[in-house]
Amino acid sequence: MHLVDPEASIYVAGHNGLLGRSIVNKLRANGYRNLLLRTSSELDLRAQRPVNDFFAENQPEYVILAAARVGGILANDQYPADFLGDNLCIQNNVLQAAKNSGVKRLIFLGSTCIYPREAPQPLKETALLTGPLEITNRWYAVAKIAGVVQCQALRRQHGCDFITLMATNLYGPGDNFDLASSHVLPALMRKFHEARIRGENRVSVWGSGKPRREFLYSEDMADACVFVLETPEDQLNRVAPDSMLNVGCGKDLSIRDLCVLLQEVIGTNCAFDFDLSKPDGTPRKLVDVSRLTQLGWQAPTSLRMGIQKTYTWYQAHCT
Ligand code: GFB
Repeated sequence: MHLVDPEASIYVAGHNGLLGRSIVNKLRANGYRNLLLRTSSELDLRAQRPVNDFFAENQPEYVILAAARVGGILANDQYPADFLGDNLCIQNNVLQAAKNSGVKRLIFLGSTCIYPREAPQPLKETALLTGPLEITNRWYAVAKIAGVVQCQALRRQHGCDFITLMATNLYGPGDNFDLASSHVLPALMRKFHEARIRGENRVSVWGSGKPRREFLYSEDMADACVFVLETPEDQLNRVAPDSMLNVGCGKDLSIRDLCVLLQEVIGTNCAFDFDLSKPDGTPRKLVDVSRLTQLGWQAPTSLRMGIQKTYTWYQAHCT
């Protein structure tokens, strides 16, 4: 059995990110009082020595590793070395330090882009390393695959209770709305909002609009992280012998349909057209969520509701 004491020290790496913030809120709501939090200027996770010192001094009992360099399709293309190198360093440093200091359980945040581009949909965890990756995010994907496999190796060789969650495309309050580096949902939310405010009659949508994406509200993802943190080890081992769990809402839609939904929530009928000079990326990446469903977790927030909440936040904070 695996029960988490409310007094246990829990280190949330990346607590200022989209997901990290929601994880902290969820942990606090569940009564955890002893959270360890460090900003990136207080602790640079890319450097091994300070990470080792931090673990030696603070001895966290649990770790949620949500720190990563992330970004949308163009940012991945422009900064491949950072997406590969920073993520490899962050993961390796934290995973080694967690193993050395005897962390009881660690949750590593993977991504659904680790799966091969042409893998059968919905994507099962067992599709890992069965084929070539999508080119636009191979750098990030290779780093995340290394993290997943490192968790498996540490479990196998040292008995570490390290679990990896493969998150589908996340969005939510506090997202990155910068048009050059963001993911599609916040980017298009901003574009449609600004078109409405400025009275413009056209929004430019990258690619063909045909790729399909699955979106998960960041607070739901945080809920899944804490759910897994609290799930007994024998139950996890039964459904996830490779200690991998996909997290998604189980439904996807095309980028074109996402535009229509955003128009409805934002309250604009501004037209949109497709910029075919921009990449489409992977055609589809719907995940099979049956492992988490078996354990008793499902995403509670509909896409429309999540977009409404995010738009409310965006209007209050970014306009
Ligand atoms: O969210 P996104 O940037 O990344 O793009 P991925 C998803 C789809 O939306 C692509 C299209 O087909 C984009 O061309 N799109 C349309 C736009 N308009 C826009 C726009 O204004 N901005 C953006 N950003 N996209 C990412 C990976 O892939 O998914 C990451 O690059 C990570 O590494 C993340 O895995 C979850 O879904 O294609």
